[in-house]
Amino acid sequence: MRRLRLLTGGESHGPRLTAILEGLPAGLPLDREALNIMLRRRQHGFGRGGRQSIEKDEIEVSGGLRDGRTLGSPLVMHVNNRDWVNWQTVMDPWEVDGPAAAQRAVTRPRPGHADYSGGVATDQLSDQRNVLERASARETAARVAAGAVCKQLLDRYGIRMRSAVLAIGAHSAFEGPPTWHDLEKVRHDSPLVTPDPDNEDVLVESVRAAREEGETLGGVVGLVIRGVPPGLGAYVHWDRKLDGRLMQATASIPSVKAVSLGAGLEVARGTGSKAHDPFIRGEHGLDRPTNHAGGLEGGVTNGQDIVVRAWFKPIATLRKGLPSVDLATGEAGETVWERSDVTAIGAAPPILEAVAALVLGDALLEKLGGDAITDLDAAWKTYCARIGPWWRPDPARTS
Ligand code: EPS
Repeated sequence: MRRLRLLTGGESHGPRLTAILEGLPAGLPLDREALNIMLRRRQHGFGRGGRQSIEKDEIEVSGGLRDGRTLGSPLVMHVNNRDWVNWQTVMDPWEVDGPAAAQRAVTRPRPGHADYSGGVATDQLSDQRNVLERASARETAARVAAGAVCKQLLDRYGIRMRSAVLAIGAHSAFEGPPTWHDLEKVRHDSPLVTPDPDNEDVLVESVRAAREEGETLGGVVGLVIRGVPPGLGAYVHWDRKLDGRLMQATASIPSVKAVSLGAGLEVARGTGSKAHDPFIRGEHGLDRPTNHAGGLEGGVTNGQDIVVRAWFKPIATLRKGLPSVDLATGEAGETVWERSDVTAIGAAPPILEAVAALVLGDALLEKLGGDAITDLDAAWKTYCARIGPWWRPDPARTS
């Protein structure tokens, strides 16, 4: 990121996860309940494992905030792991009663997880717990905390998000790239957070069947971002292009194996005249009757809704096990199962929102700058005035 810096720390069964977000302007008011709602959404979803009934993720702040307003210093946030009490001896930071590594050592790498690749990289194959504890998707709790803060920054200027699960395994709840309107009925508390909450039974059944078979499932998640002004990002350098930055952030979510912007997946098979979104004269400047580009052209936002889809592979920890090799003995053996989600896809919408909010928040600050929120407000007004002939913000949301 160019204006913001985010560092997360902490292991899945350690005492807590920490997110340090630096680069926010001073004076931004934060709504604590809205931050915690994002964290609760990340714990949700039919098919989650036993861990989510132990945890009650909530944000604690230990720096960078006073009276609910950012100070301009690093914002330091924590999410405590309630499960820590059950893992203290295994995950003790200091050697107290003999090496913690001797307990619950993991020596058979799970195909699809970082156990082997990360173990080779860091010379920790003899106990892959040293890798998997950090590689766990539990880390996304810290990213969601930071992303939820950026969502509040974006919301100040009328930039809003809707997201949903579009498919689970072979079952689709929605085909193709969604529009803002397609996601208006999404309920964050429906079992699988699809665009059609009253018709999730088939998908719920498929998760139940997978559970019975000791299987896991992946799926597709969609996100639409409305109210983004044109002109964020850059067309000049590969590493400043916003489409690349958004796709990188999305692909960094655990289990994501493919990302598409707009109708990216579909237009590749068609012709140019069908792929591109015509310009027509509209009531307020220019209109685009279609949005195949998904809000980005040439690495720069174009004022249309940003549309992202992410494809998640099935969870790598299967109750029925997968073929592996015990690297302590060299013998063939099945992977070991302790506990896992059948699918975590219901938790993915807020994670996708969070990473997109980090990227867009960064792009907004890159464009408008300012150490104080009052600077940013003034720069936003000036920028909106300049692009006024072509694009207007939501009048209800402009400070
Ligand atoms: C997660 C906590 C983990 C898993 C999941 C995400 O809990 P535990 O490992 O204690 O059961 O439920 O992690 C993974 C899917 C993974 O691949 O690592 C969470 O809080 O999101």
